[in-house]
Amino acid sequence: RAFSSAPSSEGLSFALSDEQKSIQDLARKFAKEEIIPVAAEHDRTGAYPTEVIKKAWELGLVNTHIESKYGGNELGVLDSALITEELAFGCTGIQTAIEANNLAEAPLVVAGSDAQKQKYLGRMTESPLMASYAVTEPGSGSDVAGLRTTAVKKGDDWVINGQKMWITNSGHANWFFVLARTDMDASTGKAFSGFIVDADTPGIQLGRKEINMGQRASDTRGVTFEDVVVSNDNLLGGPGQGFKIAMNAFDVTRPLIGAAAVGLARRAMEEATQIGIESARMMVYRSAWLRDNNIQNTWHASIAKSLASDVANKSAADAVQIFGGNGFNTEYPVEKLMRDAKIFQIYEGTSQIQRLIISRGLANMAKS
Ligand code: CS8
Ligand code: FAD
Repeated sequence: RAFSSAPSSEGLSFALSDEQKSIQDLARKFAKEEIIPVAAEHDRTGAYPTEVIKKAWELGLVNTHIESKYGGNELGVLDSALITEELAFGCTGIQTAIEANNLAEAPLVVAGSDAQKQKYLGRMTESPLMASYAVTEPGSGSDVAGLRTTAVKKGDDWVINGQKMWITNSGHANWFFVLARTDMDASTGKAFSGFIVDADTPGIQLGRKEINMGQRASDTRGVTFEDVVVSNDNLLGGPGQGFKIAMNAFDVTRPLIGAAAVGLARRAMEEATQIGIESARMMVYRSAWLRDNNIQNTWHASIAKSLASDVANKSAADAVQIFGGNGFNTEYPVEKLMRDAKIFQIYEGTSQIQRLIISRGLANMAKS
């Protein structure tokens, strides 16, 4: 597990470094040998892919962003996108379970203190643990600012109450990133705080594993927090910084959702015919490259995510069509691709929300 991030290139270059090629080869081989042979069975049973994740973890394909001083490989977003595309080629259900760790960890990577990173990111590199990003609620998905979970300061602790929904990996999580309202009166950018919450804290209750249309190997549940006491040591950034931390995490992970969608589209293409995958991949790479070079990528991340999600859905639907009646049958791989593809237009911000972000960006450009 001795990767290092590729150096940023001068000017415009689409060439992958030798290191990036070897990361890509490793992930491609892993998908072929370890994911594809078991994907249909996990889809059929919905069994969580613990053994596959362990093997991926041993190869350094999980938790890719963690800094080397906490035992991680400290890969960039573009390096991670290369891995994600290959794992998603194998199965996006298994890939989503792996990817959700990166999402849970992203708030700590962008805003955690040294002690928080040592404690919570360090343990992810010591053993194959899972973590969850808990933001969405039953009454608040697209509108994050509408969430109702609260955290109230009591002495040196915070007490969290509320209900989260659709939380990936929650049935297997060692800890959660939780976004909660901490100020009833402040504006969105200052009203919420982010917490790291150990999964064994009293007062946390897990719902049943949801039976979803696709990506069935992934574990998605509701999670209830009832008088859950969290130390102030587990507050990320300062009070009121949570919304921006939660959004900033998407700048890292939306390019990766795009990469996963490209992986699925490529699989559909390989199963059937060639379609518009290259442009989506270029947008993924560009948005990832911008972030790796500390250039604001919010707008590009939304373009990459929405474009690649649409391409994945079209590719999968076309693949089903080309196979005719067989395409509709579970004996052939393409119906799973079509079921798995739909979620890319929903999670990590629906396609409508991505277009909202893109149009706000265009309006700002027109003003400047
Ligand atoms: O609510 C926002 C949004 O993005 N909604 C979509 C929600 C979403 O994507 N949820 C995904 C949940 S996780 C998931 O699905 C996981 S899938 C399974 C795992 C898969 C494997 C990885 C919104 C609608 C875009 C914006 O909401 P608004 O209420 O309009 O807020 P704004 O006025 O835009 O912003 C408020 C302040 O926050 C600042 N901001 C906004 N975006 C960013 C970014 N970085 C840093 N800061 C940000 N990207 C903004 O500047 C505002 O700051 P002010 O100082 O208040 O002006
Ligand atoms: P709603 O927000 O109610 O949206 C319903 C419809 O209205 C959508 O078509 C939407 O695009 C449209 N809409 C809403 N607002 C607007 C608007 N302003 N303009 C135009 N159209 C709009 N969340 C987490 O926090 N962590 C996770 O790990 C996680 N994993 C998930 C895994 C799965 C399998 C699923 C299904 C969801 C997951 N989510 C997770 C939640 C996911 O991010 C939300 O489902 C998604 O953001 C949409 O929110 P919603 O379901 O409440 O739909």
